[in-house]
Amino acid sequence: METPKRRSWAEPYKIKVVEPLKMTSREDRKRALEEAGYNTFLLKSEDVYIDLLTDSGTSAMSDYQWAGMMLGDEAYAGSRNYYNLERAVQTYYGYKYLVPTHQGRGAEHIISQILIKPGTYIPGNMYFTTTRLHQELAGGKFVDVIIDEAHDPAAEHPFKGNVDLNKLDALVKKVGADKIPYITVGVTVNMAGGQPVSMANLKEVRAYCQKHGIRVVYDATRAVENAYFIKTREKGYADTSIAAILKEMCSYSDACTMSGKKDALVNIGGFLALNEWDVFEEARNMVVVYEGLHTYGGLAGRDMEAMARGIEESVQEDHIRARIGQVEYVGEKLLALGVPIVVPVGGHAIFLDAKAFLPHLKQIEFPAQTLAAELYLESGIRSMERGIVSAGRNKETGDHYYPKLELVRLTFPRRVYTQAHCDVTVEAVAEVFARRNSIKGLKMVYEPKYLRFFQARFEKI
Ligand code: P61
Repeated sequence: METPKRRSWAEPYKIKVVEPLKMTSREDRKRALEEAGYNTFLLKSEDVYIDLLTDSGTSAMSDYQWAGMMLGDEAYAGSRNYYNLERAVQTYYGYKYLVPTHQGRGAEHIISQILIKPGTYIPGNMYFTTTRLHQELAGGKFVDVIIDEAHDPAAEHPFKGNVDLNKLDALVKKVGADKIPYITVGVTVNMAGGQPVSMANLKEVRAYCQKHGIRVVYDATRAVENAYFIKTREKGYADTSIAAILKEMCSYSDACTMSGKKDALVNIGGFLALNEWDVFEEARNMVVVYEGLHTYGGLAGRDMEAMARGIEESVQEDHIRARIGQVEYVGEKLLALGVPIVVPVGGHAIFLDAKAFLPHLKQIEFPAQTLAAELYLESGIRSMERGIVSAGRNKETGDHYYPKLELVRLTFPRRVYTQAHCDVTVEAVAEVFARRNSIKGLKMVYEPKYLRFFQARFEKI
């Protein structure tokens, strides 16, 4: 029987195992927040009611995946599960060669070290924290070539993740194509608000790069979500399957890095996938040094099996429709209340526009960090700062980067929370919104050297 066509995104699964949540009082949360230095990364998970910190490694696995865990072949070399994963990556992403890694940044490390030489430039459609850091550690310089609309929370563009070919061309003219080992294309773009890239843009980027001998490397972490937006927003794809769209997208690239902790529905895992034999050979050699043997890359056999099965589930139409439908549901409710959020609503999260939410705070008073702390205090909901703290400092000048986007991310794990949790989230944001004028900012009192947002500490001004 065919699935009935409904407007509702209702969950295409039912709940078999539950994990109790702890309810906390405002007093408890005030204490926890102070102990955590107003940094939601430093909260204990047991003090959190609804955890919207991240969708990374926090999704619920299916019974099919858990059953696969029992079939883990924990041989040191040549595990059966490695071959299952290889087959899944070849089938759904279409790349020839697979190097498993413990998570996404393991793959970023390897590809950066292989392809980037000191003094080279790596264009990308907006930075991602770990990706840019690995590029810099390898001696490269990241250059943002995303379209301008991506930096404007209110700009309505169906594919705000698109690469601006003029910006890319300007870089090529300035430094020369031989100084650009590859372009990173994030599908979707996390820091822009989970915004997708159109198929037309991916094709253009491919054609341009082919002409100039520049490799195209995707950050495929949420490529399935990107495929959903192509299906629903781009002309000509409404009747194409998510699986076919994903494969077509990947056909316009040479390689991808992947954090399996997102689209692929696992708690841990990632990979590098490539088409070039020489680069693969080197990657397979490097993975042995940093991650583990090339047939496990830091993962247990059972982890690889769960990821292989997760990939298979990730492209199912009902799954991806409900996944993004849930995020859209929250977005529509917040928009109806007049809460400033990044539009259009992206794939994995709602991003509150903290500059518009708390216009009386200067960016150096950390509006997004402040708002994330207030939301936790109000409701026990944990979110993530994506603004000046995340952006870090310019390596050369030592100054803060002042990103245009100063956002708080409410990130939805896949298959975890119910519609009632979504409603509570909307109510909590509305309550903070109602008292926004009385909210004071923060000052940073401890700043780590790398990826400071994870461990920085703050105090109330
Ligand atoms: C996240 F605060 N994302 O969104 P790994 N590429 C992309 C990602 O979204 C990503 C990675 C590569 C996380 C976890 C996280 O600044 C942060 O498997 C588009 O986490 O190594 C991860 O994949 C890296 C949170 C990462 C952060 C870095 O929540």
